[in-house]
Amino acid sequence: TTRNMKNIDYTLYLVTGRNLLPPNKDFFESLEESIQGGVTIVQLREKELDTSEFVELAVKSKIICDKYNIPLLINDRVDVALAANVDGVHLGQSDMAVKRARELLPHGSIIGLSCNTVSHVKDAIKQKVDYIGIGAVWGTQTKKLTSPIIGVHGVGDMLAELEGTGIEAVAIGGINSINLLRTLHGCVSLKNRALDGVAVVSDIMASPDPRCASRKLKDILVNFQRHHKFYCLRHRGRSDVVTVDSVVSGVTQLMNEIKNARPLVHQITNTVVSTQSANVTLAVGASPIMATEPSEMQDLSRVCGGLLVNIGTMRAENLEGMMIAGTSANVLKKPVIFDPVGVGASSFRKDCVKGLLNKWQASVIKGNAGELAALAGTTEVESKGVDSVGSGFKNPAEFVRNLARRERCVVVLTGPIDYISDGISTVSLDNGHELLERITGSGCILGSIVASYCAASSQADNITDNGGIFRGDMFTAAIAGVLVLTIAGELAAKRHDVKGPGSFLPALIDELASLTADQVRELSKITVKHL
Ligand code: 3NM
Ligand code: MG
Repeated sequence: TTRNMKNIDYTLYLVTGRNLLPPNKDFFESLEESIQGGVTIVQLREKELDTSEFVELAVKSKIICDKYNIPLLINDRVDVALAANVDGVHLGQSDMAVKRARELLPHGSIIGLSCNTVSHVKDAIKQKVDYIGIGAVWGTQTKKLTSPIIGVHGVGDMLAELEGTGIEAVAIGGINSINLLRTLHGCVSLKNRALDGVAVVSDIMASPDPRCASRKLKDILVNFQRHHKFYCLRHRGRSDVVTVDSVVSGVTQLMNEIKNARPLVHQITNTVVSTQSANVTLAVGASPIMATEPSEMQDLSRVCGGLLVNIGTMRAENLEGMMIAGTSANVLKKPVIFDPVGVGASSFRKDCVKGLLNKWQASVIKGNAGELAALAGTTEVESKGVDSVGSGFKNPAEFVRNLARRERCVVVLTGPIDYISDGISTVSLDNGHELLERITGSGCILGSIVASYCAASSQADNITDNGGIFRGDMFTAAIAGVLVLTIAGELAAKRHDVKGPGSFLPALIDELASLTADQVRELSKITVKHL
């Protein structure tokens, strides 16, 4: 029988590894249970077996797969695939050439190819494979890797090559139920081309209950496939049409919600601004927890409404805590606000930022022109220490829109005019006062305030879980943070008792605490851009 290749479902692709079975677990029992749990396609990967045993294993496995109408592929061995009359093969870069395998196998056989570079993908397209396996996306214990880990950003770049080809793609390497949602959200091209599925070995094979392990993965996959077009960039629960009125009404609603929700906001921030960050968090109606110890990160994730990560006085020893905190926040669908302070200043900071953004999904990234330019890898804006040099981007609105698309989150660009985009809508805000530039860490306290509103938004009563990686409306929350700080700054600067930066900071905290929705409505200077 030949299968219609267009109908292959790559959603949950099991690659076997019999050496990983738990003690006393029968291979065929494990295979059948994993299919019952939701595996949609199976590859037998046997590196040690003699040919006759491999053929026997394939024949027996095929009986089980046929029972559930699941395609069966063989890793590397075209002869075994032919002998067992299975549905196709999966080839590595040093296995038989695709063209030769195609000549030997029956018409309509599935041929997949392992790819770990963009040039492998280009080559796979020329060779007209049916699907590619992209790996390793994360670190894995299951296979000795011969090339570096790709990371989710790298997978996205490879998916971009496949646009318009009809070739399907799965990612492989270290994928499990903890990192799966992050993997799916991160592995997306700029044009929203997502994975067709994921290939998993140990998370299923090593489980004593492979049915349950597969079901857990499958639920996440199906939910993502249903929603990703809507929720990768836009985590909105309210009206999708952005106007000045809808922004103001969303912001003022959040200002109320934060006072009901009183979210705890976990902040891993720098030692310069720690106290004032905690104070502004309280002033806007949230509660701060300033903690950096890696072993308490998971516990804090559970009780907190959101996480702020600020690398201002980062040391290598802080990296582990930031990694764990962001990962647990992702798993629990709590917002992660990232402030890459001074990322352009040193290669240490650049490497930290790259590592963190590959590990977890941020919901909001906030920075000045120099920081965001460094993060995006453009030389349009220079930075000096933690400050930008020069006036910024030629077209800032377009820049933040594009960065939001690339990082798949809301991006806030601070400056004389602030720009905020979710990759679809972009607003610019023209509030603020020059005294905000004359105290240290006004950017950092903005991060704390944005994190507070993101936490409030994700805890609001009217939010339902939509299958995305965050709950709540991160775009409105980011705008709320910027508006509240800049308008409070204007009001503080006008006070008679404010004589300069020293008296400005306490006045700012007072204004943040007393700011009303009416003041925001009256004073906000918002422009909505349709790019
Ligand atoms: N191929 P696990 S990684 C078989 O990068 C395989 O091509 C990889 O196992 C590649 O899900 C890998 O247990 C092992 O991490 C994946
Ligand atoms: Mg091989």
